[in-house]
This record gives sequence, C-alpha cells and structure tokens, in this order.
Amino acid sequence: MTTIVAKHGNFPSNVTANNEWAPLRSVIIGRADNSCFPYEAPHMIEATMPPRFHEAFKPANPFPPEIVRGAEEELGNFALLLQSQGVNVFRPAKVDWLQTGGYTGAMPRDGLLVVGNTIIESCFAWKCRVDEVANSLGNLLSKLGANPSVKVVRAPRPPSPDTLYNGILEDPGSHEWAINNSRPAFDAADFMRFGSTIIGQLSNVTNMKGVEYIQLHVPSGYKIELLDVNDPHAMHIDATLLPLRQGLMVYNPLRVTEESLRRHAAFKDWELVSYPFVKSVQAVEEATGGVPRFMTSAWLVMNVLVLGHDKIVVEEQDHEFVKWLEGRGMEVLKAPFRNVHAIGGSFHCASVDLVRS
Ligand code: DAV
Repeated sequence: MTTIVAKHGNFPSNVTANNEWAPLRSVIIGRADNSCFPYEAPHMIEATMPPRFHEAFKPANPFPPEIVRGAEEELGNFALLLQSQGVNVFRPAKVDWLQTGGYTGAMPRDGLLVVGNTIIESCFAWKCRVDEVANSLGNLLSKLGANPSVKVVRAPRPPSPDTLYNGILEDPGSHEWAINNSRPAFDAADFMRFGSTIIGQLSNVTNMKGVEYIQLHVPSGYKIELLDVNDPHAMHIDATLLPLRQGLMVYNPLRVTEESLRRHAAFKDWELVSYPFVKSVQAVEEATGGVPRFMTSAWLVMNVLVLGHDKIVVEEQDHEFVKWLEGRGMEVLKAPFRNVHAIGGSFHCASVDLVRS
C-alpha cells in the first residue's frame, strides 16, 4: 500500500487574508505527531478544560498513541483534500513535544493571526506553548517573511518569572479570568476577520494588553472590536462564530446574543442565525465511536473551515449540520476528524489561512 502525502506548498507565497470566507488559496495545516496534554497552572486548567479529564493535564503525558496516529492521518487527509481544491498547503515541522515540554503542532490557528499581509505570532498565556510557533513554524515564518510584501511579527519572550498569574489566586474577586493584565497575552484563535474589523473576545488566555498589542501590529485601517461573550470558560472564539459567506453567520446561542452581535457595524445587514442543534458532549462522543473530547465542548461542530465560493469542510459524522448547511446553499466536503477533535480542535483550529483572495 502506498501512502499519498501532501506535497509541501510552493514558495514564494504571498500572505493576504481579510476575512474568513473569501476563496482560500494558501493555508497551513497542523501536525499531530508527538502531541502531549498541555500542562498549566491548576486554576487555568479548571477554568478552561472539561472537569472529567483534569488529571490528564500534567507534565510529560502524551495523548494516547492511537489518537495521535489517527489525528495525523486525518490531518494528512485534510491537507490532500485542500490540495485537490487547488489550495497551496504548508505543514509545520515535526517536533518531539514530549522532549520540549510542549503541547502540539496540530492547532496552528491558536498561534498565528493573519491580518492583511501581516502574520502576528501569539503572545501565549500558557507557558507550555511559548515556544510552540518557534519549534513548529519558525522555518516557515522565516521563508514567508523573506517575501518583502509579507510582514511577520514574532512574539517577545514573556518576562521571567512570568507575572500573568500573580494575584489571581489570592484575589479571585478582582479578576474575571484566569490571567491578569500585567503583560500582553492572547491566542490568535480569540480573533476573527470581518474585513477591516477584527472581532475578538477577552478570555482566560487573552487580556486587554494582548488586544492592544494586536491593534499596534495590524496594518493601518484595521480595527479590533471586542464582542460581549457570555462564557466564563472562554478560550477561543471559533466555536462561537461561524461566518459562511459575506452576509451570513451562524452563532452559538449559549455564548452570544443576536443583540450583542448587532452592536457591531460589521454585521449590519447580515443574516445572523443561531446554531440550531444543541447536543451534549457525551452524545457527540458516542456518535463518533467513543473518542474522548479531552479539551473541548460539543460546540466544536461549529469549528469548520470555509473554502470560499460557498464550499465548506465539515466532520463526516455531523449529519444534521451537513444537511442544514446544504439547505443554506453550501457545498459540503466531508472529512473524518474525530481524533483531531480529541486533541483540541477541528478544521478551523487545525489551519491558518495565509491567502484568501
Ligand atoms: O468551545 O469547545 C473550541 C475551540 C478550541 N480551539 C470549545 C473550544
């Protein structure tokens, strides 16, 4: 049996992305090899991860090998699927996350925010992720940055010792989130592009200094607006909002209201549709052969990738959603992704748009 492996993308590659739905031309697809459970301060794990798996979030704890193998196969398949759609695909380097004390290369969306021609590396709150981009995507960023039209903003090292958690445990009443505002912190996945407006959220990994840092580095003409999100466990906005095309967005009704969305001029004249099927995470796990969702909720169903021209990639088991999308005039490409789900995200998390035109 021969395994077909996606060819690495061609250089030089441009970088330009202004929204989440224009035709995708160039993308990074994550790599699952050697993924380990992230290890963070207990109060951060409590704030963001499902209680039934808390004890797994300890140092040097690889994800089960059959899940990592399955996830790597699914990511390879996803890469081939996108190539078959004419998309230029880049993959991260293979990293021994057990040896580096890191988490994964499978979730590149968390680490890179692309706005216009600019790639901004996340100032991660999580200590175990601080070297993630350097280790898995450092070479790719150097090559992309060699193109004079591309601007790459690498993250500064956090202070040592880091101050981000100081005062959180001692004075919980004064902090809404698991981090304070003592240095910029953000995960890129807390932000989404809607033309010149970037919609973002404060969360357990993104603070106000992080938002100001991004505003400083985006090309001129782009403005960050913060959405009012009702979720004390917030970490990443990409299971809360899903724009399908210009003027049509699905939103998570447990986390945002139509009223809060309408406060943003970016959604003027948009049709905003509440995601219609609410399921328990247990029901989702049963439907996908019992693969555990170690890190995420049932809302990962919304974490999908729009390819443009009303085309979208959705997990092959999400039958109701597929039907619903088809009823909305979308062409749905189905792919298996249950093992990637186990390690922290779906098609949106596992990719970074480099070019949408
Ligand atoms: O809502 O279960 C999805 C996004 C993970 N990066 C959630 C988180």
